[in-house]
Amino acid sequence: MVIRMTSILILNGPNLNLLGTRQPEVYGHTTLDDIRALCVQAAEDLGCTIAFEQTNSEATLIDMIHDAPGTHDGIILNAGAYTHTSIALMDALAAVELPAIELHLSNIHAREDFRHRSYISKVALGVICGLGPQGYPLALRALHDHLV
Ligand code: CA2
Repeated sequence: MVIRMTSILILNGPNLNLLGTRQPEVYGHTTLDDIRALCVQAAEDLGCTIAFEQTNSEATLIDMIHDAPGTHDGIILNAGAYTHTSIALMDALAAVELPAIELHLSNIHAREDFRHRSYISKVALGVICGLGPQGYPLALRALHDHLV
């Protein structure tokens, strides 16, 4: 019998590819590649594998969620602005029945009213927001602990 390591899919949505290059007063100077490196290190410390992806497309996010079962054991999702609009993403997460952590760099509850509603929260195991890039390794640890 082949036993594989716990695997966690980390999905980043629209505009997060711009991190560190625009609006540093809101999102800081850390790039998405820096965050990827934080996640790789955290996964190594935990003894799990990760896939780290970014797309600006809602459809691609949904496809990646659909494809996760069988390869990944859980999902960390920073859906960007789709968090506040996408019933389709919420339905995809609910359909695959993998534990998911919703993640945001900023504290969405301290920002504009339209950021206070999250469709993802309704189907998430938990939510981490407002802790900047360090939220990613924290989410990995929390999801890994939930899974093992
Ligand atoms: O705080 C977060 O992580 C967000 O998911 C980021 C989204 C925002 O729409 C959510 O409400 C909260 C926006 C990501 C945009 O990232 C940029 C980075 C640099 C420059 C411009 C946008």
